[in-house]
Amino acid sequence: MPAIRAVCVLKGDVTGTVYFDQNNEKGPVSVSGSIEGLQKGKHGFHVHEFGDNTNGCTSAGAHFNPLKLDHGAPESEIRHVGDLGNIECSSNCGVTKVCIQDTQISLTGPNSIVGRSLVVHADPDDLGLGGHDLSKTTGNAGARIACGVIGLAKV
Ligand SMILES: [Cu+2]
Ligand SMILES: [Zn+2]
Repeated sequence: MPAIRAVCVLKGDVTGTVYFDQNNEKGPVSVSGSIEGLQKGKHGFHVHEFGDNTNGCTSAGAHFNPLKLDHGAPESEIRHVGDLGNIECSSNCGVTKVCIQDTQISLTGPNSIVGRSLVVHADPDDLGLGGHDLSKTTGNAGARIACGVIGLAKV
């Protein structure tokens, strides 16, 4: 399989562009880009099930979870495929760089994220460990402050 690339333009209270690159169908996906306007701190960052914006970010549905597991950290075996953890603005939040390597999302096959949504949240994702009612489903990451549909891009 040739290298494949997808892209998401995030719109909402923050804006950004995030690329997804995969060199072969079993390989990791590198997630890179930048987001403008985040508040200081950590923000949950997930692929949600649907590429549906008819009711804004709400219609993106739940976290992409084809294996029907609990919510978790990106490095955990027990996680949703869409669980990319947090992005963090530690200082100078004008532009936050995104640089993630992930082994569960894919751009082809059953774990493909193409046609789904990328969502940025207001609050930190507790990675399933917060002990809150929502920890095992959403990481209690709060409101959806931006989202966009992930589509195929020119390599
Ligand atoms: Cu989310
Ligand atoms: Zn999740």
